[in-house]
Order: sequence, then structure tokens, then C-alpha cells
Amino acid sequence: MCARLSLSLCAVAGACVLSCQFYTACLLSEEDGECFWCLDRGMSVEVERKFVCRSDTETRLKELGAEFVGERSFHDRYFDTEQFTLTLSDTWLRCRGACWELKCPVRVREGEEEEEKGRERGGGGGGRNIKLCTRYREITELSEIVDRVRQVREGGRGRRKEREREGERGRKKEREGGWERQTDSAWLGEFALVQFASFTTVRRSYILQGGVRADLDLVDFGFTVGELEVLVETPEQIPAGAERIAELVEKLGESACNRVPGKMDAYLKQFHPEHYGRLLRAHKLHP
Ligand code: V4E
Repeated sequence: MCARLSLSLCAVAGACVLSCQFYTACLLSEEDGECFWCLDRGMSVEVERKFVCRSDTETRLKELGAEFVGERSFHDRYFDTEQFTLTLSDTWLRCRGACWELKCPVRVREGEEEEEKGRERGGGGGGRNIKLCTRYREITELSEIVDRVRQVREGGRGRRKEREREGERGRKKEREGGWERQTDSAWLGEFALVQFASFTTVRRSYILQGGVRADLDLVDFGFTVGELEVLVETPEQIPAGAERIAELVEKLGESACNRVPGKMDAYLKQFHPEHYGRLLRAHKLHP
């Protein structure tokens, strides 16, 4: 799904500028280790919004013309460092079944961000709808995942020498034949990543007009949630996608301005309150 990114890292006035192959403008802040990718032409981004899944949700979806596309079950394992380096950077590494996936936050270029702020100030719901949606890029190629994990790990505070040595060990490993050849525990160990969540989801999926996908998830720790998702290719498509999602949320009988917690919010709150609290305080999850 994602085009290949070539990254260069250079230190500029205490910040690292990540440049991608087609466009630039991502900042990896040395201070807080946070990083945002630019939204690039030709790289799709998931615009998503959770909603409360009720007993009549499937009936309502069908009334709205949704087509059932199937039910599947998958097991997710999520990984982070003991210091929560990835999740505190809003970066979510998981192994779904046997496939590695990394969900990274997306920030649009400076000019486009200003346009978004204008829409927020202008009212009419446009800005609010965008705020209620999350935007992530999902990376599925292991070498890109490892690159990205390294960037986030290296973005943490201090420890420059240690990070340089760690980066060199990783690059050596790649020269020896690539991460695909390593066992999972070898590359996870390289970055000191440990599993912090594990759960199984049964997902029923529907497709609505305009390519909106509705997923209804039932998780094995007793939690249900719905999610509406559109894939966008350009920053200009984000507001229309967010508004289409907001319309559907209302048609499903939900309040247009509610932020609904996802599976990870529920899981961490129940099983890892310390990790949950850190993410709340860092505004990476919301109460
Ligand atoms: C917690 C989180 C992420 C991990 C994956 O979360 P989620 O989208 O809930 O998983 P899932 O299974 O629906 O993924 P999909 O199959 O759609 O790829 S990724 C981003 N976050 C943070 C986050 C947030 N801050 N707010 C909301 C409403 N959702 C997620």
C-alpha cells in the first residue's frame, strides 16, 4: 500500500529533519522523540473514526446500503520498549497473525495544516470532523518498519552515543542479509522491544457508498467497537473523507461530536493502567 520512503536524517538546530523521496517537511523533534510523516502523493493514509457498536448497528448499516463483505478473526500482539518509546510517539507496532504492521501518525505539510486550522476556526463542523478522525499510515514491509522503529528510537532524549552504536549494529545486521532473515526475537531484541498487549478480534466488515469501510469488532476481553475508515491519497481529500464519516456516524444514530475509545484504550486501561496513564498524560490517548 505504501510507496517506499527514502529517509535522510540531519540535525538542524536541535531538530532532525526527515526528508522523504517525493516531498519534505516532517519533523522529528529531538526533545520529545515525536515524529510525523508528511502526507505524500501516491501514499494512502487511513482516515478513521470509532463509533459505539450497538445491537441495531448492523441493521442500520444495511438500511444505509452497506454491503456485508465478511467476518474474520485475527490475533494482534503489540510491542514497545519498557519506556514506551514507540507508543509515546503515537507509533504502534503489531504482529497481526504472522504479519508485521506499523501504524504511524501523519501530519500534512505546513500550508495544508494552516488550511485545516482555517476550517476549524471557520466552524461548520469541517474542522471538528477532522479532529474526531485519526490519520495513520500503515507500513507493512519489514525493512521499512525496522527503519521507522529505528528513527523513533533514535529520536529519544539524550544517549546520543548509545543510539549511534545501536544504529550501527542495526545497519550491520541489514548488510548481513536484511531483517526478513532474522528471527522475530532477534530484531525485537535489537531494539529492546517487548510485547505489551495481546488480544483476538472477531471483525464483521461492510462497505458503504464512496468506499467507506465499516468494521464491527468484538474483542476477546469483552469489548466491542465500530470503526469507519476511508483511504485518502492526497491531503485535499482528508476533509471530504472526515465529513463523509461524520455524516455516517450521525445516520447510525450516534452523536456527531463524541470521541469513542478504541480497543487499545480499553485494553491498556484494564490491563496496564500505568502505560495507559502515561499515554493519557502525553495526549496520545484520550479519556
Ligand atoms: C491505539 C492506536 C493504534 C493501535 C491500533 O488501534 P486501532 O485502530 O484501534 O486498531 P484496529 O485493530 O482497528 O486497526 P485496523 O485494523 O483498523 O488497522 S493506531 C493509533 N492508535 C491511537 C488511537 C487514538 N489516539 N485514538 C483513537 C480513536 N484510535 C486510536
